[in-house]
Amino acid sequence: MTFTKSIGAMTALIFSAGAAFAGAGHGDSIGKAGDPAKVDRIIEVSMTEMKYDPATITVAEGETIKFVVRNDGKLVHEFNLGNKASWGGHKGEMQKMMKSGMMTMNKLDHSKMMEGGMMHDDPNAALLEPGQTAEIVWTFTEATEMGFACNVPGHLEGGMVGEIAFSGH
Ligand SMILES: [Cu+2]
Repeated sequence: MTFTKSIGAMTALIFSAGAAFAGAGHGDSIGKAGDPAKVDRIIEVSMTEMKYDPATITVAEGETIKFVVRNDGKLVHEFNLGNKASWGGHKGEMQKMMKSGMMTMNKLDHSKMMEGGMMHDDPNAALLEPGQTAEIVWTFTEATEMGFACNVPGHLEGGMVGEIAFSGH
């Protein structure tokens, strides 16, 4: 959008300025679980030690993506849509899981995870053993600073983080 055009849009939308500015800026919502019946695009993501392919995924505001995530590596990996704040909170949980034997470097113990209340069935994430595949359907409601990361201890720090880029922002 050119500068003159955006001035025009602002004038036209003067009475709904709040909504117009929210759309033009960056919000803080990472979005919500999407409707599997209304998927706009399917994107395959491969996880290996310590990276994602692709490492950057461009989406549009309002788009619903089905991510087909495959662990092609030799260790347990996670695809977790979020931001630095959400990953920070998740990290402690993962460390607990390692300590208590719910998870080793290359295996998940689902019965221990269930007993410990750490099922990891959040709609924004998939925690996978080598060779496993999962699908995540996600709606990106607004442009925000976010990405996807692996919260297995040491992996994010080792570079296992990717970026969600919003087209037009
Ligand atoms: Cu990982």
